[in-house]
Amino acid sequence: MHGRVTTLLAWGSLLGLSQAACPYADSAQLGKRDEGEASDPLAKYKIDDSDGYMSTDAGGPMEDQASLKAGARGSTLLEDFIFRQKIQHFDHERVPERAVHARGVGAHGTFTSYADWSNLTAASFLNAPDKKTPMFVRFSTVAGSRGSADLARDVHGFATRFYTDEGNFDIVGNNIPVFFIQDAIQFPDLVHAVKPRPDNEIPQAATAHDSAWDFFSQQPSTLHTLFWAMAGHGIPRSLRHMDGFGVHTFRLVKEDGSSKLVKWHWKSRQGKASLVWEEAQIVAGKNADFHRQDLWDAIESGNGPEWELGVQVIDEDKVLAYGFDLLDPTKILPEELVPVTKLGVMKLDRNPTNYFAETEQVMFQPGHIVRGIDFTEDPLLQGRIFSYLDTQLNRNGGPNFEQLPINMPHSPIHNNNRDGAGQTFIHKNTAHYYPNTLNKGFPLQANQTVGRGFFTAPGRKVSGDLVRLISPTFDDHWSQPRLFYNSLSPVEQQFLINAIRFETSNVKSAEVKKNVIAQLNRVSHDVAVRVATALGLEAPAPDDTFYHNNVTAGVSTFAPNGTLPSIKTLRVGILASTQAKDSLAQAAQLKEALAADGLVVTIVGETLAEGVDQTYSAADATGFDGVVVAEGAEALFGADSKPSPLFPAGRPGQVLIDAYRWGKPVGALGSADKAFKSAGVPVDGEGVYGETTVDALVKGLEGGLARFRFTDRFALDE
Ligand code: HDE
Repeated sequence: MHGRVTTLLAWGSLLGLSQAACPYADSAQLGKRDEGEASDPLAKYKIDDSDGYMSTDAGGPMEDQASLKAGARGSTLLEDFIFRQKIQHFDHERVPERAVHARGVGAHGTFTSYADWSNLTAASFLNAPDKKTPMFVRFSTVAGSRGSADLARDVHGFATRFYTDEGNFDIVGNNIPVFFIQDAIQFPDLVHAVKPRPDNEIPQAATAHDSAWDFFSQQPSTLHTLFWAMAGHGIPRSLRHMDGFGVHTFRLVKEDGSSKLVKWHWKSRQGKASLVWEEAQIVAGKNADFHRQDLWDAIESGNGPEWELGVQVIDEDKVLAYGFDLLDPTKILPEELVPVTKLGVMKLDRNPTNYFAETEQVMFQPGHIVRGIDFTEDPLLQGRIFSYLDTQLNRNGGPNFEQLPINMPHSPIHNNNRDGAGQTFIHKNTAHYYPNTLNKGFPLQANQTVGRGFFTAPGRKVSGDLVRLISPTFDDHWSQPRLFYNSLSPVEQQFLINAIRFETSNVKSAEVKKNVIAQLNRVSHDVAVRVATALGLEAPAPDDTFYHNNVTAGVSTFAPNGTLPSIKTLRVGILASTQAKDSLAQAAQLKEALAADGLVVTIVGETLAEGVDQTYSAADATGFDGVVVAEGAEALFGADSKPSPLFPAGRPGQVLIDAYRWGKPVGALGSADKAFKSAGVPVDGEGVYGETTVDALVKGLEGGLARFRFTDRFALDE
């Protein structure tokens, strides 16, 4: 090794590099390594190209901007190892995208335990107050491919990894607490039905097509998840404004082996908020990266999001006590029956350095569990334990993906697994089997009593005849979608119905549409009638076996009159004019006042003159949670305002009216309130603030932003 450094140093001096500038001067490593923060366990893997010469993968300095040719005009020579290596590496840059959840975004963070929870679990990351555990999280949509849009209506993945001091623990959850099916063997059917048609690959990232609704209506276990996805949960305002759920029932196991059943919850400290469908559709076209940009920006600006980790704890003998089977992943356990105990908080505070190395290569598995946690017999969970490892072998082409930096546990690894493609460990132990005497029996077996090993809850008992069926205790598919529907506000019910209308109006098959109405009718006659009317169909008579009037709290994303816990990082657009005197000065004043309260403010003008952040040609209401008009800009709104070649006709008024129609707070300062009239915004409406001072406008608008959406602006069915 010493010899290699000397040779490289000699190269450095030949090339005229000073010893300090030579990348190899202080290390025999491949490139200059990033010093990184001491707290960043990935720092030692990071390559910093801020100085040094280009080298081949084999480490020799070289130039790579022209291929080696026989004469200036070609041909290129086979001998050109520099060309071959560069092109070959490029040819192999992609790995298969995830079969589902292909589009995602990741971030690093930390989990802090609130207490010593050894009364519940032997898991070490929960065994002391203030104990900190590094985390990596990946959010995703399910159906779309890696290049699809963030705002497709979909269930969202919420995959979390704890790098605990006793191994990696993953909760690979979703933002919806239930799932479509009850047995993993049906997963390929679900995914085939939901993904684009096999003949023309249409539609991308959407369920608005025949096969999806054919499956939904033939497989009523899907109805509950479908209802959540058709409501606001399918189109969250941001990834920060959604909760996460483990979905299955798991077990927490104490040191003594006693266990309880648990449901995992991640409760957003930002609150829950959703877009409305029309704006989601526009965003999907205009800004495919809406969610990933939002998360990135929030973290970069020091406003990293937080979620509290909670559990509903249930005695083992209560598995069938609540009127359904806790092993059935299509059911929620209402918090009125079992409240959530908050165990700690996760904060995301660091963006990845390299998307591929971290977000694309992170491999979550429900099978990554640690001492103190155990599975249940939920047949969906059982199948997932197999599937993730299997698909990751396919994605990575070999069994050593756990050695990739983002997957490496932060605890020591000792076992007798060896070799395989991409092996990076250099094992010294030549007795790589157990039992052995040649290595004094090491590595030793760890279990419940020695070595703090993982152990299966000793109280678990399973027995039974071999049967290929789904348990009759999983049979009721209609009561809980109804519970969900009953618990929404009237406007949210309307949104859900409108979403089903939109999706099923794209369905061509009359039979599928009829089957959908029949299933909806088992949940609610009201829903069936309202969807059927829009489709020009008749709903059948009420099918009331599962009808009830129960409700549960906490399922809304547009709580009427509810407020968000914080308005920080919400976005405000100030519509100004570069041509009107003082308009930009007033806009700047407003911006300063709003930004001081943590809002992200954009001043919009005709051109990117000084003080303007965005032009009207680029701006639209989907980019803002609230819109304000500064004096002077009203001249751009009126019926007699002149068309401008700088932006599409009518755009300033469109921003204002769209913001209003989508329920957002809107404001105007002084004479700018004329803009309300020109754009057709009712001046006296709730959430409409025409004020004469900056202070009053800021106060009004911020109150409106906390309400988030004024839902009385949306039309309801008669
Ligand atoms: Fe997944 N799922 N899934 N899933 N899932 C995958 O694993 C699978 C299910 C979830 O950000 C795949 O590594 C089966 C429920 C998330 O990397 C694959 C079944 C829940 C992610 C797979 C389910 C999820 C995945 C594709 C039915 C919520 C993205 C790539 C039994 C509790 C993780 C991969 C990330 C990814 C299989 C159902 C969540 C194919 C067979 C229920 C968040 O293995």
